[in-house]
Amino acid sequence: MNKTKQLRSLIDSGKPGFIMEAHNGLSAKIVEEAGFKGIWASGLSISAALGVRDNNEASWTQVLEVLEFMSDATSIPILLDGDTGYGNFNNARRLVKKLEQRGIAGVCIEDKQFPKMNSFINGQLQPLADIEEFCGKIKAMKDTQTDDDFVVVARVEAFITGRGLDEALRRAEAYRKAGADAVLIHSKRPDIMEIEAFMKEWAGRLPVVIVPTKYYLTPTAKFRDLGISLVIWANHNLRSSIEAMKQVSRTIYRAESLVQVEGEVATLEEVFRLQGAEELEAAERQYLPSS
Ligand code: SPV
Ligand code: MG
Repeated sequence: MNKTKQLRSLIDSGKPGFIMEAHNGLSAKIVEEAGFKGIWASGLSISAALGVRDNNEASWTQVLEVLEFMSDATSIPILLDGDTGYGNFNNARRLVKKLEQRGIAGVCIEDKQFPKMNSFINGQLQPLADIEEFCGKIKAMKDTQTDDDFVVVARVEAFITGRGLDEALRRAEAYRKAGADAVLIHSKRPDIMEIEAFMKEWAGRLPVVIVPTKYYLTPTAKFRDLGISLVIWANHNLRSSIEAMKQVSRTIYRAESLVQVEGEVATLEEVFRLQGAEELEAAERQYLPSS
């Protein structure tokens, strides 16, 4: 099955699918090896890994470069966190064209304004996109895709910006009518209350995607009961690598020696395996002249 069909079937399976954040080729490969059926190309994680803020400081073509490595390293679908689409409808539809060319299975765009800001930083103060303008963007993206299975997810930031259920529903319904394949309802509450209220009123009109970063204590069974289609574990490879890198750097700096860390880090053999060194050795035997 190609990657777009894989992502579609993950979303349409009737039970929650789970995708995991990655931010480069290596982390994407690790996500696939863990057993996940899809990858979240997180804007927060990609920007942080590049050493910049989640405010569109990395250009969209720089993100595309990262995605290309992620896609080449894996055989499971990637859903890109496409922020606000990097501009207006025209930028967003060009993004879709380029994503399809690189084998990316889908993109999520959020109803805020360019340059965006991470939802967990002063969410209350962030201006939302005009509904009509955002619907035009969704339409332009859907009209541009050449593969019917390419997925466009419309992300509703109404709760993040302190608006209520009515605004979230109004926006989600408008995005559904504009042609979105799924809606992502984001919440920064430490509980599932906003999501639960939304799910009851929404009543399955389109698949719903969630990002339980802040309500991580909610049992996963609850997502099932509410009829959630896709759950995104959004930033945990980035955050775990930050902790691991801090610890190892500090230890080596203090000790001026590698003795304490050698047993704690991946072996070089594991690095070579993840890079696919064996395949190159086999190819060399096949293609290089034997001396
Ligand atoms: C991301 O992973 O970049 C997301 C999810 O957009 S969040 O950080 O929760 O906004
Ligand atoms: Mg993001």
